[in-house]
Amino acid sequence: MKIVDAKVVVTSPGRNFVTLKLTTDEGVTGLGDATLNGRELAVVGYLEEHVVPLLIGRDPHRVEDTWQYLYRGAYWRRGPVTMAAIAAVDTALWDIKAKVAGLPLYQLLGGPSRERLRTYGHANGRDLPELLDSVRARLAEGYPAVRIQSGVPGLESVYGVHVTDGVGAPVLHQRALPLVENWDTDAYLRHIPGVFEAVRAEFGPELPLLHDAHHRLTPNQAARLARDLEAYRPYWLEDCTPAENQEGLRLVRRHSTTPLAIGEVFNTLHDYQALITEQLIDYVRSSVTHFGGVTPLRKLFDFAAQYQVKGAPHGPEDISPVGTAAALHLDLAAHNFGIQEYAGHTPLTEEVFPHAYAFADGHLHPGDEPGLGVELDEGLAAAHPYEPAYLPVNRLKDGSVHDW
Ligand code: EZ4
Ligand code: CO
Repeated sequence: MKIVDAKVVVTSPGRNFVTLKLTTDEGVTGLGDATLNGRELAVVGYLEEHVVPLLIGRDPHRVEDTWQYLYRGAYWRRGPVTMAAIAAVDTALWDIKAKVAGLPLYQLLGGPSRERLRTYGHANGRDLPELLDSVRARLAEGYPAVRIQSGVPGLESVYGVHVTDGVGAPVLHQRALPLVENWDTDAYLRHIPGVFEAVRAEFGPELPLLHDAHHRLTPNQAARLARDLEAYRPYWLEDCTPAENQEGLRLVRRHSTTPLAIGEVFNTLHDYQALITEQLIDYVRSSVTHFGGVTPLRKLFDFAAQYQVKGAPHGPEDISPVGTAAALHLDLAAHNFGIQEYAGHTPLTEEVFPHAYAFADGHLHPGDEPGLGVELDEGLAAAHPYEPAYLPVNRLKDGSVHDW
């Protein structure tokens, strides 16, 4: 079998998605997600100009070899643009292989290790009453675990607290120019423990509560927060320090048993080396889409498993249904799966990408269609073309840029 066509489709059914579609000489197609939020067209260029010409004529069954060819063969390795592009190829090849086998991808990854996948949803509020309402809404939708993000008194906008366009649609990630948020770490550190206390008082001790600090703290500040939250038994504290600083987690770990999750912006296993071998974290957060595909994410899960670290793939709205499905197949097969973030997609996105995976009773299942179980409606995709969009940027009160 040979790859005869490789096409990059960019569509914006509410937000931008980049999809690679491979076609073989036998008419089998495979999809891969290459969406890099806010930098989408860089990956399109990487794929169209430098990768597509290498794929035509290749045997789609050579998944590992193609990965090594694109990763090592380019000489310039790693980085989010490169790894999103390689991820799309790898995912599309797994899709083809599983379709040819007539099996859902999770069967090729070892078969199911569980019946269904536990998820967590997002609760956001500008203030406490709004946050409590948001938690109630997630529980009513069936979510068994909830990530809580709250506004901080004195700050106009905080990560995860969605700004809306007046009709309720989140515009946080869809602007011609980046939205500017403001930030004050001391105000945040004073406020968040009380938020956890109030949510625990309202919903009791059993509900798993997660929180994302979005890289905004120094190691010492993160240690303080992890210690202050300990009494409320968070399920995890995510991205407490900037991702580049692996050593910083040593300090956080030394001061607290609050479970730590990290890695949504990592793109290779090497970014996790010290964190896993020194047992500084509890959950790895990489997605298939930003980590180079199913092939390396499976290796990360296996590496993490040796240290009792669990896999909990990143699952925001900006990972397409194709990237979502790929993660779900791995989650179902891997023994050390922990929990899957699931924010869902707009109804229009679901129409552009019809899929076999399903969310019911707070749990996901990838479905039993051969391959990934996701299709792309190219006509509908073309009707919703690319729209320039950026993630927000963050500034401190003195005007200097801070991590977002
Ligand atoms: O802000 O995916 O855990 N989830 C997250 C996400 C990220 C977005 C950035 O594109 O941190 O919501
Ligand atoms: Co996050």
